[in-house]
Amino acid sequence: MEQLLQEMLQKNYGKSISDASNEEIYTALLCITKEKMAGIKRNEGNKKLYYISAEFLIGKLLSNNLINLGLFDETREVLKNHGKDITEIEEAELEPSLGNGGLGRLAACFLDSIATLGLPGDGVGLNYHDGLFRQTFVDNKQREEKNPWITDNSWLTKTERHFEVPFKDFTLTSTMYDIDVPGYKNGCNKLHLFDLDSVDESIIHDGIQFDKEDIKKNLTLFLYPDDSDEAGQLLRIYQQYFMVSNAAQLILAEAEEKGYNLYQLYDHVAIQINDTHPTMVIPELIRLLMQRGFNMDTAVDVVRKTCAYTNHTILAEALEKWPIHYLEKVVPHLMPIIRDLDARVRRDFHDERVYIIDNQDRVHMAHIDIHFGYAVNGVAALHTEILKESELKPFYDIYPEKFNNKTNGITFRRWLVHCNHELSDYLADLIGPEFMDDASNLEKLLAYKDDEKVLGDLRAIKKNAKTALKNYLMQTQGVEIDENSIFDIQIKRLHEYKRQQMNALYAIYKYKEIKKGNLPKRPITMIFGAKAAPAYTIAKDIIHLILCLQKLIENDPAVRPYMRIVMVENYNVTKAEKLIPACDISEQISLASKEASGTGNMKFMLNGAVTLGTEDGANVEIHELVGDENIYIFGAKSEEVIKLYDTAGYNSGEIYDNDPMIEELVDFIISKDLIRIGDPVSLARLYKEIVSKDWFMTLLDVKDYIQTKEQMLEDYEDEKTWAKKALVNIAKAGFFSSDRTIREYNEDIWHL
Ligand code: F55
Repeated sequence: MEQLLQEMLQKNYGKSISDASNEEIYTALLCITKEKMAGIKRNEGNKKLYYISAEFLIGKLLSNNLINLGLFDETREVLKNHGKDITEIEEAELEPSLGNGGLGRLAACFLDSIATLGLPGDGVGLNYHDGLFRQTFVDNKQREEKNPWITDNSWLTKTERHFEVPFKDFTLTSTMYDIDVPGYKNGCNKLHLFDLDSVDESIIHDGIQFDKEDIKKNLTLFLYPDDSDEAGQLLRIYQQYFMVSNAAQLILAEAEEKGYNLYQLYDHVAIQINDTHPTMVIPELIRLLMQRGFNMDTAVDVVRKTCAYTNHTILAEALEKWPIHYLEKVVPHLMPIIRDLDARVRRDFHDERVYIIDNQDRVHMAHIDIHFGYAVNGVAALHTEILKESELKPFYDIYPEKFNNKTNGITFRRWLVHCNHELSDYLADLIGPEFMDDASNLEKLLAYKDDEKVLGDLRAIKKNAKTALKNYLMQTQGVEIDENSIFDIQIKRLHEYKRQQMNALYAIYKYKEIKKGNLPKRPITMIFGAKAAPAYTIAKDIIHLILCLQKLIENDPAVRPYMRIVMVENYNVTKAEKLIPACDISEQISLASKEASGTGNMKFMLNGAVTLGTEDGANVEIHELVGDENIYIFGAKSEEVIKLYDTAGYNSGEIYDNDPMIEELVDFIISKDLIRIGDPVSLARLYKEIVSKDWFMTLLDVKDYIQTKEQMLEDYEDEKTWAKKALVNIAKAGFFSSDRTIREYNEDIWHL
C-alpha cells in the first residue's frame, strides 16, 4: 500500500505522503481502492439476484471497502507512519444520502452481506444528485438544503449501458453508473445507479425548491423525502418508472447476453422488490416480455415466478396507492396491463379487499406484488405475524405459502469493525477473530460475564467512545457534554409513531424534578438525531420542541450541570457511526405494532448499549435473546394497541384530564418558559395534537416510560451489573448479522 500510495500521490500531485493534504490522500486512496476492486473476481453463478430499491443508504465507502479488501489495518499503519490519521482523511469523503432511513440502510447492509456470502447479486436504483436534504437548524427549526455528493473523483463509474425509457409525452435515454460492492474476503458485486444526462442542478433554488414539472432536468435531483406533498407525487411516479424500466431492461439484456431462455427466466434471475417503490417492475417486465413475443398468460407466469416482495410497514398512509389518472399521465402504456392483472384477480377472488384497483380508482401497489410475485416477507417476527393476522390477512388466507419472515440484520463490518475499532480489536483478542466470519461466535463472550477484568475493560472502551463523541460534538456543533454523564440516545427519522415526543416529555419531567431540587446522582445527556420530512408539520413541531428544550436547559445554570439535551444536526450514517459506540441507553420506544423492525436497536446492542424499548419490531427478538435482566421493556403490548385502534378505544384527552402529572408535563409545551424561546404557533399546534388526538398513544405509555427510565438511571450506578448487561447484549447480537438474514433470504426465497 505504501508504494502504491506514494506513486499515486507523486503522479497526481507531485507530492509525498507527508506533504499531501487529507483531500489529496483521500482521492489517491479512492483511486487505488477502485483499481483493486476492478481486479477482484465478480461473484458468478447460474442464477443472479437483482435487489431493486429506490434507496441505498450506503454511507461513506473508503474505510468499509478497505476493510472488506483486507487492506484497512495496513493502510492505517502506513498513514500513521507518515503522520496522518485515517479518521481525518475519511472526513474528506462526502456521504451520499441516497436513503431516508432504515429501509435504505437495510438495502446497503444487504449488498455487503450478499457480496460477502459470495452470492451473485446486484443492487439497482437511482443516482440522486442531491440525495435526501441536508438539515440545518435556524431559529430552533429545521431548514432543508441540498446535499450534493458527486465529485469528479467518486466511487461512481460511468458505464456504456443506456436504455430508452418511454413516458407518455417523451422518451428518455438513461446512463448507468456502477459502484463496486466488495464482499468481506470475498468477490465483488455491483450497485447500478441509473441517471439522466440532462439533469440540471442549477434549477434548485431557496434550499430545495425546484420546478417539479421539468422532468428532464429534475428526474434524479432528489430522493423523495417520504412525505405527503402532492405536487411531488407525479415526479415520484416518473422516478419509480425510470428506475424499474431500466432495471427490467438490464435484467433482460444480461439474460439475453448469457443466452438464457427467457421462458425460464426464473431459473436464472430473482428480483427482490424493496417495499412497493419498485412494484411497477412487474407490469414493465410483462410488457417487455410481450414485446418479445410472449402471450400475456405466459408473461404473467414467468414474472410471478421471478419476483418477491418485502414489506416494511403497516402504516396505512405509507402503503402506496397511486390514482389511476396519475399513472395515465406518466405511464399510460402500463395501464392496460395493470387493468388486465386486476381483471385476473377479480376473476379468481370475490373479495374487494384484494383487488388491485379499488372503487376509488386507485392502484394498490402491494396487491400487485402479492398476487404477481412468489414470496412476501415481513422484516421481524412480530411484524410478519401482524401482516398475516391483520394487515394482509385476506392475502394470507389465499396464499399462506408465500408469506415468510426475514428478521432484519446489519453488517458487522460497518457497525462494529469500522465504527468501533477499539471494541472489535478487543473482542478479537479476547475471544478470537472468528466472530468476523460468523457472528454467532460473539456468544463466546458470555464466558466472561463475571470476569471483573473484562467488565472493567468494556467500561473503559465505552468511556473512550464517549470521550471521542464529546470531542466530535465540540468540534462540529460547539456543544460541550460531560463524558461522565449517562448517554441516552434516540436517533432515527422523526415520526410520531417513533415517539420522540414521549422522550421530550421525559425531558420535561426531569427538568421539573431538577428544578424542585430532586437532583440525579449522575447527570444525563439526552441526545437526539432526526430529520423530518419537509411537509410533515407535526414532526417539525417535535424537532422545534426538542430544540427549545435544549436552549432552555443550556441557559439555566441550575439545571445544566445535571441534564443536557443535544440535537445533532443533519443526522446521517456518518454521525450514527460516531454516536452508536458511545451510547449507554438505546431508545427504541415506538408504539407497539408500528415499528416493523428497527435496525438501530441492533447496532446499539452490538456496541454494548442497553435497550429501553417497547415490545415492538425486533425489540421483541432482542428481549427474547438477552432476557429480562438485560433490557428494559415498558408500555402497552401490540395486541392491546391493535384492540384500541379496532375499538376506537383510545382517548388522550381523557388521560390528560384525569392525570395531574401528565397534565403538568404536556402543559409545559405551551408554558411561558418555552414560548419565550420558541414559536407559539408551532408549540400550540403540538400541544393540541397531543391532547386532542395523539394518534400514536404517547400518553398511554408515558408514565411507564418515565418510571422505567428512572429505574435504568438508578441501575446504571451499579457499574458492574450494568457492564454485565452490556456484555450480554454484545454477546447475543450475533443473530442480527445481516449475513444471517441474507442466508435466510437465499435459502427460502432466492435459491441462488
Ligand atoms: C421511504 C419512502 C417511502 Cl415513500 C416510505 C417509507 C420509506 C422509509 O424510509 N421506510 C423505512 O425506512 N422503513 C423502515 O424499514 C426498516 C427496514 O426494514 C425497518 O427496520 C423499520 O422498522 C421501517 O420503519
